[in-house]
Amino acid sequence: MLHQSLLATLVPQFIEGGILTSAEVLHGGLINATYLVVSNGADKLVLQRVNTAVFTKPELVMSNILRVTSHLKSTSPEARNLHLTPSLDGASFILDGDGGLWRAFNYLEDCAGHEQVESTELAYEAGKAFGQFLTQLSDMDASGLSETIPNFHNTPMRLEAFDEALSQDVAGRAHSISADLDLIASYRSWVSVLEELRAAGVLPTRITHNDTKISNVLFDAKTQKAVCVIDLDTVMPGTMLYDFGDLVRTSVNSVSESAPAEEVKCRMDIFEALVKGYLEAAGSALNSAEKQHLVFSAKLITFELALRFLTDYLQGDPYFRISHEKENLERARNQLRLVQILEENETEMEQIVVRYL
Ligand code: GN1
Ligand code: MG
Repeated sequence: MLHQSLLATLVPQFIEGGILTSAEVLHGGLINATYLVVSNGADKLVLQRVNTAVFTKPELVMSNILRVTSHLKSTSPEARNLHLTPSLDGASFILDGDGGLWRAFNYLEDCAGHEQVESTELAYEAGKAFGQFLTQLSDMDASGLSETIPNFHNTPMRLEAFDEALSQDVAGRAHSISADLDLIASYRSWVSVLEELRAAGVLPTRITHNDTKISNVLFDAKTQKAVCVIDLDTVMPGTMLYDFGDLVRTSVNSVSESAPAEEVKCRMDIFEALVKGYLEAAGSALNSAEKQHLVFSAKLITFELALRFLTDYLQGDPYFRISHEKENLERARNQLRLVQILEENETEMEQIVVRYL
Protein backbone atom coordinates (compact mmCIF):
# COMPACT_ATOMS: atom_id res chain seq x y z
CA MET A 1 0.00 0.00 0.00
CA LEU A 2 1.32 3.41 -0.93
CA HIS A 3 0.83 6.04 1.81
CA GLN A 4 1.03 8.91 -0.70
CA SER A 5 -0.45 11.62 1.53
CA LEU A 6 1.55 10.47 4.55
CA LEU A 7 4.76 10.44 2.48
CA ALA A 8 3.98 14.01 1.42
CA THR A 9 4.00 15.08 5.08
CA LEU A 10 7.28 13.24 5.76
CA VAL A 11 9.36 14.58 2.88
CA PRO A 12 9.64 18.19 4.21
CA GLN A 13 10.83 16.78 7.53
CA PHE A 14 13.91 15.37 5.79
CA ILE A 15 14.40 17.82 2.89
CA GLU A 16 14.19 21.56 3.47
CA GLY A 17 11.21 22.90 1.49
CA GLY A 18 10.64 19.38 0.17
CA ILE A 19 7.45 18.80 -1.81
CA LEU A 20 6.66 15.24 -2.84
CA THR A 21 6.52 14.89 -6.63
CA SER A 22 6.37 11.12 -6.93
CA ALA A 23 6.64 7.97 -4.88
CA GLU A 24 7.00 4.30 -5.65
CA VAL A 25 7.27 1.13 -3.60
CA LEU A 26 10.81 -0.22 -3.50
CA HIS A 27 11.68 -3.90 -3.04
CA GLY A 28 9.27 -5.95 -0.95
CA GLY A 29 10.63 -7.42 2.28
CA LEU A 30 8.33 -9.31 4.60
CA ILE A 31 8.69 -6.85 7.50
CA ASN A 32 9.20 -3.15 6.65
CA ALA A 33 7.67 -0.92 3.96
CA THR A 34 10.10 0.94 1.67
CA TYR A 35 9.47 3.80 -0.76
CA LEU A 36 11.50 5.80 -3.20
CA VAL A 37 10.31 9.39 -3.00
CA VAL A 38 11.19 12.28 -5.28
CA SER A 39 11.04 15.79 -3.91
CA ASN A 40 10.71 18.95 -6.00
CA GLY A 41 11.18 16.85 -9.12
CA ALA A 42 14.84 16.14 -8.33
CA ASP A 43 15.92 15.06 -4.85
CA LYS A 44 15.57 11.35 -4.26
CA LEU A 45 15.29 9.70 -0.89
CA VAL A 46 14.46 6.22 0.35
CA LEU A 47 11.83 6.42 3.07
CA GLN A 48 11.19 3.37 5.16
CA ARG A 49 8.55 2.60 7.75
CA VAL A 50 10.02 0.33 10.40
CA ASN A 51 7.83 -2.46 11.71
CA THR A 52 7.91 -1.75 15.44
CA ALA A 53 6.07 -4.97 16.27
CA VAL A 54 9.21 -6.80 15.06
CA PHE A 55 11.79 -4.20 16.04
CA THR A 56 10.50 -3.39 19.49
CA LYS A 57 13.55 -1.27 20.37
CA PRO A 58 13.84 0.84 17.21
CA GLU A 59 16.13 3.42 18.83
CA LEU A 60 18.70 0.64 19.35
CA VAL A 61 18.25 -0.54 15.76
CA MET A 62 18.90 3.01 14.58
CA SER A 63 21.93 3.40 16.80
CA ASN A 64 23.42 0.14 15.43
CA ILE A 65 22.81 1.31 11.86
CA LEU A 66 24.34 4.71 12.57
CA ARG A 67 27.49 3.15 14.03
CA VAL A 68 27.92 0.69 11.19
CA THR A 69 27.24 3.14 8.35
CA SER A 70 29.53 5.75 9.94
CA HIS A 71 32.29 3.17 10.26
CA LEU A 72 31.92 2.11 6.62
CA LYS A 73 31.96 5.75 5.57
CA SER A 74 35.11 6.55 7.54
CA THR A 75 37.03 3.46 6.41
CA SER A 76 35.90 3.50 2.75
CA PRO A 77 34.94 7.11 2.01
CA GLU A 78 35.07 6.53 -1.76
CA ALA A 79 32.71 3.57 -1.77
CA ARG A 80 29.05 3.91 -2.68
CA ASN A 81 27.37 2.97 0.57
CA LEU A 82 24.14 3.35 2.44
CA HIS A 83 23.93 6.21 4.91
CA LEU A 84 21.16 7.65 7.02
CA THR A 85 19.74 11.03 6.08
CA PRO A 86 18.86 12.73 9.35
CA SER A 87 15.64 14.69 9.73
CA LEU A 88 15.94 18.49 9.58
CA ASP A 89 16.11 18.59 13.38
CA GLY A 90 18.95 16.09 13.38
CA ALA A 91 17.13 12.92 14.43
CA SER A 92 17.85 9.54 12.84
CA PHE A 93 14.10 8.79 12.66
CA ILE A 94 10.74 10.51 13.06
CA LEU A 95 7.33 9.34 14.23
CA ASP A 96 4.15 9.85 12.22
CA GLY A 97 0.79 10.67 13.81
CA ASP A 98 -0.01 6.95 14.26
CA GLY A 99 3.25 6.18 16.05
CA GLY A 100 4.79 4.77 12.84
CA LEU A 101 8.56 5.10 12.78
CA TRP A 102 10.16 6.46 9.61
CA ARG A 103 13.77 6.91 8.56
CA ALA A 104 15.47 8.03 5.39
CA PHE A 105 18.44 6.69 3.44
CA ASN A 106 20.31 8.09 0.47
CA TYR A 107 19.13 6.68 -2.86
CA LEU A 108 22.02 5.07 -4.73
CA GLU A 109 21.70 5.92 -8.42
CA ASP A 110 22.24 3.43 -11.23
CA CYS A 111 21.93 0.43 -8.96
CA ALA A 112 19.77 -2.62 -9.42
CA GLY A 113 18.57 -5.31 -7.06
CA HIS A 114 17.85 -8.96 -7.74
CA GLU A 115 15.15 -11.04 -6.11
CA GLN A 116 16.69 -14.31 -7.34
CA VAL A 117 20.26 -15.42 -7.96
CA GLU A 118 20.06 -15.70 -11.73
CA SER A 119 23.69 -16.52 -12.50
CA THR A 120 26.94 -17.72 -10.98
CA GLU A 121 28.36 -14.21 -11.58
CA LEU A 122 25.71 -12.70 -9.31
CA ALA A 123 26.31 -15.42 -6.71
CA TYR A 124 30.04 -14.69 -6.73
CA GLU A 125 29.40 -10.95 -6.35
CA ALA A 126 26.90 -11.48 -3.52
CA GLY A 127 29.33 -13.79 -1.72
CA LYS A 128 32.06 -11.21 -2.04
CA ALA A 129 29.79 -8.38 -0.84
CA PHE A 130 28.78 -10.18 2.36
CA GLY A 131 32.35 -11.41 2.91
CA GLN A 132 33.61 -7.84 2.59
CA PHE A 133 30.89 -6.58 4.92
CA LEU A 134 32.23 -8.97 7.57
CA THR A 135 35.85 -7.95 7.12
CA GLN A 136 35.13 -4.22 6.84
CA LEU A 137 33.50 -4.34 10.27
CA SER A 138 36.06 -6.64 11.85
CA ASP A 139 37.95 -3.77 13.50
CA MET A 140 34.79 -2.47 15.21
CA ASP A 141 34.03 -3.62 18.73
CA ALA A 142 30.99 -5.93 18.50
CA SER A 143 30.07 -5.19 22.11
CA GLY A 144 29.33 -1.59 21.07
CA LEU A 145 26.27 -2.83 19.18
CA SER A 146 23.00 -3.90 20.79
CA GLU A 147 21.36 -7.26 20.29
CA THR A 148 18.19 -5.63 18.99
CA ILE A 149 16.25 -8.87 18.58
CA PRO A 150 17.65 -11.15 21.27
CA ASN A 151 18.38 -14.66 20.02
CA PHE A 152 17.28 -13.75 16.52
CA HIS A 153 19.37 -16.57 15.08
CA ASN A 154 19.42 -19.26 17.73
CA THR A 155 18.05 -22.49 16.31
CA PRO A 156 17.50 -24.35 19.61
CA MET A 157 15.41 -21.45 20.89
CA ARG A 158 13.44 -21.38 17.62
CA LEU A 159 12.79 -25.09 18.14
CA GLU A 160 11.53 -24.44 21.67
CA ALA A 161 9.22 -21.72 20.36
CA PHE A 162 7.93 -24.14 17.74
CA ASP A 163 7.28 -26.85 20.36
CA GLU A 164 5.36 -24.35 22.45
CA ALA A 165 3.29 -23.11 19.51
CA LEU A 166 2.49 -26.73 18.65
CA SER A 167 1.29 -27.55 22.14
CA GLN A 168 -0.73 -24.32 22.44
CA ASP A 169 -2.21 -24.60 18.95
CA VAL A 170 -3.96 -21.22 19.22
CA ALA A 171 -5.07 -21.21 15.57
CA GLY A 172 -6.29 -24.83 15.59
CA ARG A 173 -3.86 -25.79 12.82
CA ALA A 174 -1.63 -28.37 14.57
CA HIS A 175 -3.43 -31.31 12.92
CA SER A 176 -2.37 -30.07 9.47
CA ILE A 177 1.35 -30.43 10.22
CA SER A 178 1.31 -33.95 11.71
CA ALA A 179 2.97 -35.28 8.53
CA ASP A 180 5.95 -32.96 9.06
CA LEU A 181 6.70 -33.91 12.66
CA ASP A 182 8.81 -37.04 12.01
CA LEU A 183 11.17 -35.13 9.78
CA ILE A 184 11.47 -32.32 12.34
CA ALA A 185 12.15 -34.86 15.10
CA SER A 186 14.97 -36.39 13.05
CA TYR A 187 16.75 -33.01 12.92
CA ARG A 188 16.68 -32.36 16.67
CA SER A 189 20.03 -34.05 17.29
CA TRP A 190 22.04 -31.28 15.57
CA VAL A 191 20.10 -28.06 16.28
CA SER A 192 22.35 -27.01 19.18
CA VAL A 193 25.75 -27.55 17.55
CA LEU A 194 26.53 -23.88 16.84
CA GLU A 195 25.08 -22.54 20.08
CA GLU A 196 27.23 -24.99 22.04
CA LEU A 197 30.33 -23.82 20.17
CA ARG A 198 29.38 -20.21 20.84
CA ALA A 199 28.88 -20.89 24.54
CA ALA A 200 32.27 -22.61 24.67
CA GLY A 201 33.89 -19.55 23.10
CA VAL A 202 35.02 -21.53 20.07
CA LEU A 203 32.99 -19.41 17.68
CA PRO A 204 33.90 -15.71 17.95
CA THR A 205 31.26 -13.01 18.26
CA ARG A 206 31.49 -10.70 15.28
CA ILE A 207 29.35 -7.97 13.77
CA THR A 208 26.94 -9.80 11.52
CA HIS A 209 24.20 -8.83 9.07
CA ASN A 210 21.62 -11.52 9.83
CA ASP A 211 19.58 -11.25 6.63
CA THR A 212 22.06 -12.17 3.92
CA LYS A 213 19.97 -12.68 0.82
CA ILE A 214 20.61 -11.48 -2.71
CA SER A 215 17.86 -8.87 -2.51
CA ASN A 216 19.90 -7.24 0.26
CA VAL A 217 22.79 -6.56 -2.12
CA LEU A 218 22.76 -3.60 -4.51
CA PHE A 219 24.44 -4.15 -7.85
CA ASP A 220 25.75 -1.63 -10.34
CA ALA A 221 23.10 -1.59 -13.07
CA LYS A 222 25.70 -1.50 -15.85
CA THR A 223 28.52 -3.74 -14.65
CA GLN A 224 26.46 -6.01 -12.37
CA LYS A 225 29.26 -5.77 -9.80
CA ALA A 226 28.08 -5.64 -6.17
CA VAL A 227 28.00 -2.07 -4.81
CA CYS A 228 27.03 -2.58 -1.17
CA VAL A 229 24.94 -4.50 1.29
CA ILE A 230 21.60 -3.02 2.41
CA ASP A 231 18.88 -3.77 5.02
CA LEU A 232 20.96 -3.16 8.14
CA ASP A 233 18.09 -3.57 10.63
CA THR A 234 19.34 -6.84 11.98
CA VAL A 235 23.03 -5.91 12.16
CA MET A 236 24.03 -7.21 15.58
CA PRO A 237 26.73 -9.11 17.40
CA GLY A 238 26.58 -12.77 16.31
CA THR A 239 28.36 -15.63 14.58
CA MET A 240 29.22 -15.26 10.92
CA LEU A 241 28.02 -18.80 10.31
CA TYR A 242 24.35 -17.84 10.32
CA ASP A 243 25.21 -15.16 7.75
CA PHE A 244 27.05 -17.52 5.46
CA GLY A 245 24.38 -20.20 5.96
CA ASP A 246 21.54 -17.81 5.17
CA LEU A 247 23.31 -16.66 2.04
CA VAL A 248 23.46 -20.28 0.89
CA ARG A 249 19.88 -21.00 1.95
CA THR A 250 18.46 -18.07 0.03
CA SER A 251 20.68 -18.48 -3.05
CA VAL A 252 21.02 -22.14 -3.95
CA ASN A 253 17.28 -22.85 -3.97
CA SER A 254 16.18 -23.01 -7.61
CA VAL A 255 12.76 -21.62 -6.66
CA SER A 256 11.46 -18.95 -4.27
CA GLU A 257 10.75 -19.62 -0.60
CA SER A 258 7.01 -19.87 -1.24
CA ALA A 259 7.19 -22.31 -4.18
CA PRO A 260 5.93 -25.90 -3.78
CA ALA A 261 8.41 -28.18 -1.99
CA GLU A 262 8.51 -30.60 -4.97
CA GLU A 263 10.14 -27.87 -7.06
CA VAL A 264 13.06 -27.23 -4.71
CA LYS A 265 16.50 -28.05 -6.10
CA CYS A 266 19.96 -27.15 -4.81
CA ARG A 267 22.07 -25.44 -7.46
CA MET A 268 25.64 -26.56 -6.83
CA ASP A 269 27.18 -24.17 -9.36
CA ILE A 270 25.61 -21.28 -7.45
CA PHE A 271 26.93 -22.72 -4.19
CA GLU A 272 30.43 -22.91 -5.60
CA ALA A 273 30.32 -19.30 -6.83
CA LEU A 274 29.08 -18.07 -3.42
CA VAL A 275 31.85 -19.93 -1.63
CA LYS A 276 34.46 -18.54 -4.01
CA GLY A 277 33.28 -14.94 -3.54
CA TYR A 278 32.76 -15.17 0.22
CA LEU A 279 36.04 -16.89 0.97
CA GLU A 280 38.06 -14.64 -1.33
CA ALA A 281 36.83 -11.71 0.76
CA ALA A 282 36.65 -13.22 4.24
CA GLY A 283 38.35 -16.63 4.21
CA SER A 284 41.56 -15.46 5.84
CA ALA A 285 39.62 -13.84 8.71
CA LEU A 286 37.85 -17.07 9.76
CA ASN A 287 39.01 -19.42 12.48
CA SER A 288 39.04 -23.19 12.03
CA ALA A 289 35.69 -23.82 13.77
CA GLU A 290 34.06 -21.31 11.46
CA LYS A 291 35.63 -22.92 8.41
CA GLN A 292 34.59 -26.38 9.53
CA HIS A 293 30.93 -25.43 9.94
CA LEU A 294 30.30 -23.46 6.75
CA VAL A 295 28.37 -26.26 5.04
CA PHE A 296 26.60 -27.25 8.24
CA SER A 297 25.44 -23.67 8.79
CA ALA A 298 23.38 -23.72 5.58
CA LYS A 299 21.41 -26.75 6.69
CA LEU A 300 21.00 -25.36 10.21
CA ILE A 301 19.59 -22.00 9.24
CA THR A 302 17.33 -23.52 6.61
CA PHE A 303 15.85 -25.67 9.37
CA GLU A 304 15.59 -22.55 11.54
CA LEU A 305 13.53 -20.79 8.87
CA ALA A 306 11.31 -23.87 8.48
CA LEU A 307 10.66 -23.69 12.23
CA ARG A 308 9.99 -19.94 12.14
CA PHE A 309 7.49 -20.28 9.27
CA LEU A 310 5.76 -23.22 10.95
CA THR A 311 5.58 -21.42 14.29
CA ASP A 312 4.01 -18.41 12.60
CA TYR A 313 1.53 -20.68 10.80
CA LEU A 314 0.57 -22.37 14.09
CA GLN A 315 0.09 -18.98 15.74
CA GLY A 316 -2.20 -17.70 12.98
CA ASP A 317 0.44 -15.78 10.94
CA PRO A 318 1.15 -12.81 13.23
CA TYR A 319 4.72 -12.26 11.98
CA PHE A 320 5.52 -12.89 8.31
CA ARG A 321 3.51 -11.09 5.68
CA ILE A 322 1.39 -13.62 3.73
CA SER A 323 -0.66 -13.37 0.56
CA HIS A 324 -2.78 -16.48 1.11
CA GLU A 325 -3.82 -18.65 4.03
CA LYS A 326 -1.31 -21.49 3.82
CA GLU A 327 1.69 -19.51 2.65
CA ASN A 328 3.69 -19.95 5.86
CA LEU A 329 3.04 -23.71 5.75
CA GLU A 330 4.18 -23.79 2.13
CA ARG A 331 7.29 -21.79 2.98
CA ALA A 332 8.08 -24.18 5.83
CA ARG A 333 7.71 -27.26 3.62
CA ASN A 334 9.86 -25.66 0.95
CA GLN A 335 12.57 -25.11 3.58
CA LEU A 336 12.25 -28.61 5.06
CA ARG A 337 12.75 -30.04 1.58
CA LEU A 338 15.82 -27.87 1.11
CA VAL A 339 17.28 -29.19 4.39
CA GLN A 340 16.88 -32.74 3.04
CA ILE A 341 18.60 -31.85 -0.23
CA LEU A 342 21.42 -30.01 1.53
CA GLU A 343 22.01 -33.13 3.66
CA GLU A 344 22.16 -35.31 0.55
CA ASN A 345 24.75 -32.98 -0.97
CA GLU A 346 26.83 -32.42 2.17
CA THR A 347 29.91 -34.37 1.03
CA GLU A 348 30.10 -32.63 -2.33
CA MET A 349 29.61 -29.23 -0.67
CA GLU A 350 32.42 -29.93 1.79
CA GLN A 351 34.70 -30.79 -1.14
CA ILE A 352 33.87 -27.49 -2.80
CA VAL A 353 34.57 -25.47 0.37
CA VAL A 354 37.94 -27.15 0.85
CA ARG A 355 38.95 -26.08 -2.68
CA TYR A 356 38.53 -22.40 -1.78
CA LEU A 357 39.87 -22.37 1.79
C1 GN1 B 1 12.29 -11.51 6.96
O1 GN1 B 1 11.60 -8.71 5.90
P1 GN1 B 1 12.65 -9.49 5.21
O2 GN1 B 1 12.11 -10.19 4.00
O3 GN1 B 1 13.90 -8.69 4.96
C2 GN1 B 1 13.02 -11.91 8.23
C3 GN1 B 1 14.23 -12.77 7.87
C4 GN1 B 1 13.79 -13.98 7.07
C5 GN1 B 1 12.99 -13.51 5.83
C6 GN1 B 1 12.38 -14.70 5.13
C7 GN1 B 1 13.50 -9.25 10.86
O4 GN1 B 1 13.13 -10.67 6.22
O5 GN1 B 1 14.85 -13.23 9.07
O6 GN1 B 1 14.89 -14.73 6.64
O7 GN1 B 1 11.91 -12.64 6.22
N1 GN1 B 1 13.44 -10.73 8.96
C8 GN1 B 1 13.08 -10.53 10.25
O8 GN1 B 1 11.91 -14.33 3.88
O9 GN1 B 1 12.45 -11.36 10.89
MG1 MG C 1 15.37 -8.04 6.13
